[in-house]
Parts: sequence; structure tokens; C-alpha cells
Amino acid sequence: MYDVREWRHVFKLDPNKTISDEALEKLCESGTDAIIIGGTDGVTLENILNLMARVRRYAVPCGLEISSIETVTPGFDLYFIPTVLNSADTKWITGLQHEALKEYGELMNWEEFLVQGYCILNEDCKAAKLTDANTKLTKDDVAAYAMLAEKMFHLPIFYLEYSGSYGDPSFVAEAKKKLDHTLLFYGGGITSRSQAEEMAELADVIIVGNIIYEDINAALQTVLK
Ligand code: 1GP
Repeated sequence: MYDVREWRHVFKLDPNKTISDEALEKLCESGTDAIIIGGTDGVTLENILNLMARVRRYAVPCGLEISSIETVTPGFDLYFIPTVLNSADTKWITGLQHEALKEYGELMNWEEFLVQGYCILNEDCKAAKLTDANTKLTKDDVAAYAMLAEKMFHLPIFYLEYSGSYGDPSFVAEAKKKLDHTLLFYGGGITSRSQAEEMAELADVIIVGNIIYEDINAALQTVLK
């Protein structure tokens, strides 16, 4: 069993984007704590399986962030189940999860699953639009969502998602203050080592995505080892 509590850095790979073998090798051997495969659109069982098989050549732990019931497949070390705490649509909070459990709940090995309580803050990102997230939040709102995640729902992960734009460090700090046990994941717009350092000071785990596809060397610089 992989201990997420030890993680500090994760590369998130989008199965709908292309990555060369060479770049993938560099990412997997960079010293990152894990690779998570996940995306918002164009995610198919085929492109997930393909990418999983390629990452599996390396020793790095590999997780799947589940975005639909149809694309869940065995073979990952860990499975992340997102619930969007600031969505206006119950489908993304408990709806899809309920549907999945009705179908597969009895088959699931719970040791492999971790629920991520998402709070999406970049109104322009695809995930915010898809889930109808209320991104107009104050620091106090975010702090309350952090408390909701930990104190009320006992979720293992609270995920501050700024996907595509670099977030406000003071919001991340505020969320962290409310969390004693729940891990704080931060993702969004990290494109340099200094940004990685800044957010890694505040969050437990930083997630690096887009820059992988724009500038692989800059992406590698975000691994703080
Ligand atoms: C996306 O949080 C991750 O889900 C990372 O964000 O792609 O902006 O790095 P970026």
C-alpha cells in the first residue's frame, strides 16, 4: 500500500494529451512521488490503458483519478474519487459516486480508494465549467470548505484546484490552517521551481499538470529534491 501521507509532489498526466517516451521517462524517473492519470475531456478507457501501460514500465506509483464510471480499470496502485464540494450540481458531489457504488460497491477494495474533496477556484478551467462550481469564494468560504472536508466528512484529501492558473497562496495558507489530518493537495499553474517551492511550503502535496506538455524541462524543475 502506498502512503499518500509521504507524498510531496505529483505529476498529473492527461490521457487525452500526447507525451513522448523520452519525456515520460524523465517524468517517471524525476523523483516525483507519483503519477496520477486524469483529465476532464476526451478521457477514454483506451487512452487510460495506453498511458497506464507506458507508466508501468517505471517503479513510480501510478494512480487513476476517476472521471467516469466507464473508464475505471484494474491495474493502478491507487484510485482517487473526486467529489466537488463547491459544485452547484449534486451529480458531482454525490450523484456519480452513488451510481458507481450501486453498481460496483461490493467489488471495491477500499484500501485502494481515496476520496478527494475538491474546491475548484479558477472559474475558467474546464472542470469548473463542467461541474458548475461556485468559484466566487472568499478566503473564509475556502476555510469553511476545508473544515467541511475534514471535520464533517473526514475526507483524506482536500484539493484546492486552480487548474490552468496559479492560485492565491493566502487562500492555500488559510485552508491549511483548518486541516489537522486531511491532506491538502494544491494544483494549478505551477510552471517554475519558485512557484513549486512557494506552494509546497503551504500545501502537503503539489500537483503539476499543464507545464508537462508545454515545457518538460520546466516541469522537471518543480520536483523539489
Ligand atoms: C490539474 O491540479 C492539476 O488538475 C494541475 O494543474 O495543469 O495547471 O498544472 P495545472
